[in-house]
Amino acid sequence: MSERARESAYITTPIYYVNDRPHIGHAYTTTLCDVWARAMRLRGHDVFFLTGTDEHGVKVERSAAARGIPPQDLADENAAEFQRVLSVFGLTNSDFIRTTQPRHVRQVQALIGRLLDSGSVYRGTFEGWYDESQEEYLTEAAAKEQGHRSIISGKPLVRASEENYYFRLSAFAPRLEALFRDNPGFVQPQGRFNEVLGRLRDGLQDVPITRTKFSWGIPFPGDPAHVIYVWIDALLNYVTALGLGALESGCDASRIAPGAHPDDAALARARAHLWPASYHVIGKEILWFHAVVWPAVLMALELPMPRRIHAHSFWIADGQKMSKSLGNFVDLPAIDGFIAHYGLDAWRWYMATQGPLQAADADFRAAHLHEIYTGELVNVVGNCPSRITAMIGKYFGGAMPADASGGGEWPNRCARAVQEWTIAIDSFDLAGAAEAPMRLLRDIDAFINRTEPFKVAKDPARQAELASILAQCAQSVRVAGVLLEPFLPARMADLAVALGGAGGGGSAQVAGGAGARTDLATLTRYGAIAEGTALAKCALFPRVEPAATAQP
Ligand code: ME8
Repeated sequence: MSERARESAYITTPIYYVNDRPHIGHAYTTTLCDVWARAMRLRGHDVFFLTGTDEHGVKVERSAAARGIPPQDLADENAAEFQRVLSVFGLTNSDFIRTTQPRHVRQVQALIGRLLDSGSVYRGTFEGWYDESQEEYLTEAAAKEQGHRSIISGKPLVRASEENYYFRLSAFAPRLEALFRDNPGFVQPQGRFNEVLGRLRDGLQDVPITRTKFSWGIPFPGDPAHVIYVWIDALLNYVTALGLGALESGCDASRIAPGAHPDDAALARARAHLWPASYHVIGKEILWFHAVVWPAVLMALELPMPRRIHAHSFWIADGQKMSKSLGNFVDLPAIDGFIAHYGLDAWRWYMATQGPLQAADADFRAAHLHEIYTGELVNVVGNCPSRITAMIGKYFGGAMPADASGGGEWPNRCARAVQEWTIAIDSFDLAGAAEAPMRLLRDIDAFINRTEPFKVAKDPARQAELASILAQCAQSVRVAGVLLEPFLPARMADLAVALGGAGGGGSAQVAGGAGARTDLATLTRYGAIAEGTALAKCALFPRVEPAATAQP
């Protein structure tokens, strides 16, 4: 593996349907990816973080028709809304792909052409059980198990038949089984991995990848009566954003296909090295497409497999699924209200540490958000540095005191927190990664309570001891602050400034951008605050009343 490839990290969100406005689910997945992207930037990786919108298909066509506007207008309107959210939320995506962009359309047609040439796509007739709301054919067994109703919309499945182009999914069954056998971490969490493996063993049917019942899609190359199925179009975004559709094969950027558009070729030259993705982060409802259909398509295109797929669970409300029909989605105005009240960092913290990251759904409750804000951010992340900087202000005129002891147990404790954080980030355990610096802060608080610097201060003979205690606390708090930065970028930049630093470790740095590459070992080096540095008092998270809200 080249040096360049080793250092890059590529993370993706699903691309979101534009027939819906952004809500907590979209904000959630995108925030998770943002936290991870920031953490990997702190570790010095060249991070590429992709999100975007899924703009074709019958659902978008129908929503636009219901409003009496062309589908492209609806797509433009909602894609702009998704992009506005990214910037308001300070999310650091590297690109935003829209499936109606010419770069994507051209490359999807080229990639489908490659699948036709390789014999992985063929023309045939198919009859089966069709879920209209999901635009998905089900196997006989799955249709029966679901009582011939859609599990998503509850509507009856219909018997449908189509003359179509098919992707030869069945031919990839042995290779898919081998992929799962050889990569037990391919799908996370473990329960989801087992779920896919179980279904895989039930057998695979070929997948129709074109539609003729409507026209809002990418025309099939050479047969424009067919449009490409929205799911195939959408999955390919992960590689068209890197220009891979401009290549003859694989992801070797030196082999630009004759006839490739110059813009796509330029994309490939700049980004082809980023494949394979480090993580595709998705919700559990779209796992089959990502864990089975997508790897098979990649095999057919002779592209390497993504390293991991993380399928999180759902935010629910009052134990019930959030759905458009129930009108109980935490929507953007509600989220804006919480952010106005608690701050953006607090919202990120709640998403990343209390959300449905693993196998269980998570209930969204405003009262719980308030509890977490007060219990973790005010009482721990805010209070610990506030106590320390206030005492250094009071006893040392705000100048970082000297520590003649060499740091005692603290250099080791800090190193352990960094190590735990790193391991957790590698397995996308963001809650675990947040816990490592939180434990450090709680340990510092306990140390203050045990050593009682406010009492030591009263004894002029114990000044050196007082200096050591407070210096150890300040140095350790700084390290915790670095590890918390991907979660709480604005407040941790304030903390870094209060501790005499330049403000923030650079987790927002855009891939390929100018500026020094960060290095976690340097950033988290114990003892980086020099003796005599001017420290300022800091109040990071003010105590607030519970937010007035219509939410429970
Ligand atoms: O499925 N809790 O787009 P989509 C947590 N276009 N996350 C949720 C959620 C909830 N209640 N509801 C939605 C699509 N999400 C396709 C994807 S990818 C090639 C094509 C999040 O707009 C979660 O990430 O319906 C889920 O997978 C995604 O939004 C679905 O977004």
